[in-house]
Amino acid sequence: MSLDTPKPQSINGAAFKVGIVAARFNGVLVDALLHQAYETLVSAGVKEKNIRIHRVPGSNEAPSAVQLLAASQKPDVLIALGVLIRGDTIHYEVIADASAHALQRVALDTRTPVINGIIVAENQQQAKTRCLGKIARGSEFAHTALEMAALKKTLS
Ligand code: DLZ
Repeated sequence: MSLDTPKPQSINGAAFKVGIVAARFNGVLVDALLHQAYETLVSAGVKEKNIRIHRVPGSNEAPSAVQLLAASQKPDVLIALGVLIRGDTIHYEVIADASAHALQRVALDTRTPVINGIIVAENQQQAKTRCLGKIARGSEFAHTALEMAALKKTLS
């Protein structure tokens, strides 16, 4: 954990409904993030039946799936998981930028917090460190989701 990462709060998630959208591109790494996030949510008391997971082809599809989920399942919070690794085209930059903006837009348009769990890495090694290593980020995304779900419950 870096010095600027906030310490996770202890939040009881028993009343929360969580939607997760996970990309299949770079599937092994995304599955690791998904596993970490799922375990953290369940440890915080979120009921397994209240965690809905939907797969999409790649990170580029995450915003539309998140938007559909916000409308159909009315979750308290949404998490988008994906791994973008720099390639030799500009596709990486385009998707990283567009998906980050679109996820924010969905959050604001639907009044449902959306956690951007799309890892943007320079290379395979960096991606592995962020998804599989000691500083893997799946659990952090879940803690952020719990905090935002609690805030939504308080302020809605
Ligand atoms: C096409 C593509 C490429 C080159 N790289 C990635 C990646 O590193 N991570 C990821 O999640 N998805 C990638 N994709 C797929 C796009 O997200 C998307 O599925 C396609 O462009 C079709 O819209």
